[in-house]
Amino acid sequence: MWSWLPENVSTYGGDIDSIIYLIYYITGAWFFLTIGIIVLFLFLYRHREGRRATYIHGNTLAQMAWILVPTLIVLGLDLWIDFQSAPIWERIKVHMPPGDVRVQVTGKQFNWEILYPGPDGRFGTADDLQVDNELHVPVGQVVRVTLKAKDVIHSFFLPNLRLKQDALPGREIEAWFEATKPGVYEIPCAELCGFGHSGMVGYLTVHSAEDYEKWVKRTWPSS
Ligand SMILES: [Cu+2]
Repeated sequence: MWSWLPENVSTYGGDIDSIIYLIYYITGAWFFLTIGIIVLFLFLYRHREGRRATYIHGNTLAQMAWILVPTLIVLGLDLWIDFQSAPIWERIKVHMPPGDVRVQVTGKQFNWEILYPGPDGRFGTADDLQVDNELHVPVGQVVRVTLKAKDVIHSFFLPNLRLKQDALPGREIEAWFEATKPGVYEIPCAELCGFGHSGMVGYLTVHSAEDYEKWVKRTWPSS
């Protein structure tokens, strides 16, 4: 399908896109309807020779209908979006799958600090490794990310994985993704966090299983 969204390489990306499109079509239809009516009225009620404006005294019932009917339609459309998206958010945000790979990501002005637990899979041990802005993961495996922030609010954004989650000082927030295609993808910060915000970007490298093994060997040679 024709799309202006960034390439989707996430197992749940299609579901997120379906919500985006639903909202887009609803708001798009309202936009064209509203603009269409304005243009139509501009034409119908334009100035013409010999036609004078008339004064009306108002009609409470008609005025209420003009407000209430669109309000009810908008409410109905809102509920439609809610019912469509609730099961998707539940699957992604409420029931997170256990991770094959775990990392800790800490936002700070103006970098992403990536902490790997190392081959033992545990944080707080000697083989932990911390780097800035370089997240390496294997393709086809669930990656669990624990998000933290050191100074202000940042937002961990993986456009290609359809994941965007705020990172807050004093809190640990869980997120996850599973990449479907090897490649290098951007990790911008999506929350204005200071003068260096626009330059705050990391890179996610999704490796094939083989390349990931090699990267682990290279990074922890003694393991
Ligand atoms: Cu930031």
